[in-house]
Order: sequence, then structure tokens, then C-alpha cells
Amino acid sequence: MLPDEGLLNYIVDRSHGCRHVTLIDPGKQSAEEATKRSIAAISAGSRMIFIGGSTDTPDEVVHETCKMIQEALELQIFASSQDPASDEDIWRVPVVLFPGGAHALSPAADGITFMMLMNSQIRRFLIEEQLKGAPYLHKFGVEAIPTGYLVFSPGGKVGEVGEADLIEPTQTELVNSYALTAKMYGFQILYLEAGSGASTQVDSKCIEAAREVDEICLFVGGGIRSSEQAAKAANAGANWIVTGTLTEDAANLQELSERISKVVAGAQSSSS
Ligand code: 1GP
Repeated sequence: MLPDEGLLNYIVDRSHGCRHVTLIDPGKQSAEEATKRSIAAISAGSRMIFIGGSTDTPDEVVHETCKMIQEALELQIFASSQDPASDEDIWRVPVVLFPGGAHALSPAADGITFMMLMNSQIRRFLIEEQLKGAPYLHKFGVEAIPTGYLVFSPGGKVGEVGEADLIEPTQTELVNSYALTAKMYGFQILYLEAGSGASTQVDSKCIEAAREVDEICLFVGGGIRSSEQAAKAANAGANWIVTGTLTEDAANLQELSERISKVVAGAQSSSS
């Protein structure tokens, strides 16, 4: 659900400290379950929903998931508007496509992180998937947020599929050059990714090296599960922390809420 200030303004706004994104892989649960998880995540303090992940999910499944989450958010806004004690704005949370390529797009999304996998070694993820996806996004009026995407060691599946020249923790100068390059391309977001389910999160020194480029909005994800890990990334300069596995392997909605509350608290504990 699009916030009043518009998607880009909402994303780059730093007045709320470091915020949390819940990544939902529409291929890993039904649209109903994805919707329940999204609502629980937002109640626990998550401020954006990303839809993406698996490479083989059909467009219909992605669309159904986006649509159902949007409808549930509308209902929550309506319910809150009937209750003077509740704040309907907490439900104005954008549902944004976080694609693995030109497939799995949906006009029901509020926008898309339109990404260049900057350290991919193959043309496909530097420009070809984008060429395929752009006419579709144009046709359906899905807002594209220019995003640089960098995959760090260990990198996981995205590192493999994207044939990324994985960045190691010592390569801080390189990270800074990528951040400058991203800025010069006009990218609004730089996403630092360790890979879904990564055993180690993106190194703080690398986040700091990217943070030196003040204008760019930094997303950090991959392997973050605890409040401490979230605080570490936030203190190094992340503007948004993304978690996916945390939600996927929660035994139930209660556990999901507790886990997200902790990560949100960690992210928000940062003074930066
Ligand atoms: C993956 O960065 C995200 O693209 C989230 O990673 O699944 O490890 O939370 P996790």
C-alpha cells in the first residue's frame, strides 16, 4: 500500500532510523500464508514487504501474492479508520517487487527495485533481464527504483546464479568504488547482499565503506537473524535491514512476530 509521500520519498526518508523489510518468497508458501505472515510482520514493526526470491515462480503466483497482501492492507487501513485509538498509517506499507529477473513481476506491486547486479560477471544480470522487464513495467506503470545490487561472500544461491565476483570482507576500497559508481549512475538504493541464509552477514567495514557515499540509501541483507546482528549492520550505516529466512522458518505467526520485533529493536537501537 503506497504511503502518502510516495514510494521513493518513503524509502529514502532517514527520520525513522534504520527500518526493517520482510522478504517474502511467493514460491515458498500459499498467497494466504504469505498474507498472514506479512500482516504479522508489519504488526511487529516491519516497514516494507519485498516480494521475490526463487527463480522459477510463475508470474500468476507472484501476482496473486501481491494482490492478496494489498487487499489485506486495505482492510487493515479501513478497520483502523473506524477505530480512533489506532493509527491507520502503520498499514501504509509498500509491497515492492525484489526480482531475480524479468519474470515474476506483478502490476499489483507498489514498485520494484530495478536492479543491476553490479558485480555479476555476465551480461544477463547487468542489462539483459532489465531489457526484458522494462517494457512490462512501463506498460503497467510499476514504479522502478534504481538499485545497485552487490553480492558479498558467501553469496549463496544468488551469488551462484548471478555469477557474482563475490566481494570479500577486506575489499572495502572496492565497495566504496561500487557505491560511488552506483551514485554516479543515479541509483537511489545500494543493496549489500550476503545471500539468503548466509552463515555470515555483510561485514561492518564493508557497510561503512559504502556509507561513505552519504547520498545513497543502503539496504543490507543475508544471514541476519538476531537483534545484535541487526544493530551491527545499522550501526555501520544500513538504512534498511532485510530478512527472509527468519520469517520462512518460523514455526508459527507468534514466533515470526517475536523474531521480527527483536530484529526491528536491534535496527532501531542504532543512533545513525
Ligand atoms: C536475501 O538478503 C535477503 O535476498 C535475506 O536474507 O534469507 O538470510 O534473511 P535471509
